[in-house]
Amino acid sequence: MEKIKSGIIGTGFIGPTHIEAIRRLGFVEVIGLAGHNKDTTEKKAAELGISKVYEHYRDMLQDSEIQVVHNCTPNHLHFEINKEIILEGKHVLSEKPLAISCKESSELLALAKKQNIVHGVNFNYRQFPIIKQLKAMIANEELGKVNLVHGSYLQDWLLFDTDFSWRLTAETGGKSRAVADIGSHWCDTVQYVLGKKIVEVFADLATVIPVRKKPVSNISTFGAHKAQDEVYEDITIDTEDYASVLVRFDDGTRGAFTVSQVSAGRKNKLEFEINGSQHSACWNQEEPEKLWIGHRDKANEILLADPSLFVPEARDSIHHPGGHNEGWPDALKNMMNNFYTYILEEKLPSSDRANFATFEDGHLSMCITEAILESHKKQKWVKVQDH
Ligand code: SOE
Repeated sequence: MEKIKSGIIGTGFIGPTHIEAIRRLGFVEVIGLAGHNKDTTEKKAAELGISKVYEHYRDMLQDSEIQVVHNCTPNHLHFEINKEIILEGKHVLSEKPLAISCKESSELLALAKKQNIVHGVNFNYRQFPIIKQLKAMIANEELGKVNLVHGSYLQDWLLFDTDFSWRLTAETGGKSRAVADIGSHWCDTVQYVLGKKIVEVFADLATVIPVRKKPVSNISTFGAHKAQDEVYEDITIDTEDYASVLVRFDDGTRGAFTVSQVSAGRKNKLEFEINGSQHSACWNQEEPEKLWIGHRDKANEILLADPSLFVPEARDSIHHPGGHNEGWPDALKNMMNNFYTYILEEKLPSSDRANFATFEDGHLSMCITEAILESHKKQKWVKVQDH
């Protein structure tokens, strides 16, 4: 069988993680890499064993061998590049946020549907096996009626004023940072698990570190290592480090979440707890193989991920026996597998039946982010609107 051929745009933290996940599938080949600087892209391509390096991403889009393009660029480039990929008739897997406004993401969604291409957004946390298990448990009403959902997504990689990244300024990262970057994952994962949509929000945002020191040298996401003699320039920060948001779902379920990138000790702690009328459940991404199940009338339980204990809907997402723990890179592999299987089977996704997040989910996420920004500004409840 001829392998599906793909190209990656972006050589930072996330592009190489896509490449590693794709390569584990066996039926897809990464043949090309494009980045903002030819020398660093060539170096990265050599390290990763990728044969073609393009002078410009548009050269990749013109390459008839490339069938699928992954957009792993900084946020401000997502809209333009996604649009060009779609217009070239290639399948697209975009990093989130899909664009930097709901108006733009709506245009991308309409275009992707018109061009009949497979479109995906990398909301990878819904691909953990235990998340699939919990989704099935909730659909089967094993927790009873869902009443409340609450949690957080906390990181510490931007804790110091000397931590810097392109994500920090609105110009390159978009108007929202913590909400768009990690709050979007919390909302996507929780909506997926519950099978409910967030329809209204009330938000409070804060920039804890209003002025940061930008190293004059190059820096990468999660790049904590700093030279002793590093030279800095002061930059005023126009995006949020922190947000707390009250949410209402379409069936009246209530919830709340906090996001922060300045919480010492928290590396990538996406956590949520669901309180049903009979039982509760809680999941923390940093210990992804465990699902806490809470009871009132008997001792609480920890379900350890194990295919032999899972419902059939969750079994496809787990690839090892219990105790052989699977984590972040494995969930990303599940994302790639589901996306590329659609391409292989020549299906077209609509978010009702796709087993991965599509541009529909990416657009909804943009609308939630915009409602959160508006709510913070107006200090009142705001409905999530499809602009
Ligand atoms: C940085 O906050 C980041 O890499 C996000 O951009 C990812 O989407 C998240 O999965 C981990 O943290």
